Amino acid sequence: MNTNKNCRRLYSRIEARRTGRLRVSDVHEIYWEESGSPDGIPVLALHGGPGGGSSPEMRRFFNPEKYRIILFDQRGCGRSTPHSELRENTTWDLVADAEKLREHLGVDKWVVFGGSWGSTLSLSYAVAHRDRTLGLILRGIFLITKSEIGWFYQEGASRLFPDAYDRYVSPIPEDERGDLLTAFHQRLTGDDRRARIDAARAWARWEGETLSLQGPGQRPPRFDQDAFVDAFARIECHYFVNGGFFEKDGWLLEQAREKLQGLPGVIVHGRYDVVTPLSSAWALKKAWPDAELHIIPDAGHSSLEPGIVDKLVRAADQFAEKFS
Ligand code: STX
Repeated sequence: MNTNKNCRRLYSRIEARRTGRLRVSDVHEIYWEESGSPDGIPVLALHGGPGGGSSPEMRRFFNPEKYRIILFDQRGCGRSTPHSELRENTTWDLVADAEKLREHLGVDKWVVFGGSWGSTLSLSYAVAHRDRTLGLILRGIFLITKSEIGWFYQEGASRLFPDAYDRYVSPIPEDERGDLLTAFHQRLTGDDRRARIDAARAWARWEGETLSLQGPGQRPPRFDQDAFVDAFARIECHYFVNGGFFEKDGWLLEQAREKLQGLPGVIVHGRYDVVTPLSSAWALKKAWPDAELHIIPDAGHSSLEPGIVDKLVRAADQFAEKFS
């Protein structure tokens, strides 16, 4: 835990060694980058949101002498273009992009790592391409069920963060607050630019303020940048009104139960995660007993909570031994 001297820290700052762009459809081009050791164990690190974009900290869970670290910005966000684009932007487009990138980089199999929406996408990738997946390291499990969406965007988290919740709902008139997802979706995809940016700021700020046990004062700086919040809010809301583009509610858990038996995995989840409650990690562990579940007693959702960093770095080190 964070007071313990044996607590693992992030590896020191790692620079991207090689970057590039890949055209993945008539509409989209994605930014990708590679760091660490060219001969290392390949790891694909998938960012959250959807729509959050990659950040340099995501490289730092991995020993750069042992890993070939690969990141990309998912469709419509980060340095991928066009920015904030929702056309041809689904879970299965992103899974296909990961495959295109794997082939482009000449990778045979890789470890897949992701937190929050990154865990959803990692699981979606693994059930579709199990033969390309060495193992999964997941944090803040999110299965995009109606119940998880309802908890965070309608009622549940509202009980723990009533102060931040008031700011979240503020752009929506009272008579539309019975279905916040629909109310936000209309504004985020409508023609009124003012309404769109007001909705995007409020939507993103809600998530920024509830991420960490440190509380509402601690939201990361990019949650105050308009380009970031526009893509983040629009892409998240688009994926959530579409149920993650899964066949039915609960589909991903069912697939994990069917397809992931025998696959090595580590799940790290904060006990006081308010964005994606622990119950999904618990259900996943039951469906996929090969995965180790680590519940961090003093952590919220953020990947940078000290107890979460410690367990993720240990998991990455453990996988480096296992797969070298
Ligand atoms: N969205 C959860 C998620 O994946 C419901 C997420 N939340 N914040 C982030 O991702 C970033 C900090 C990566 C932007």
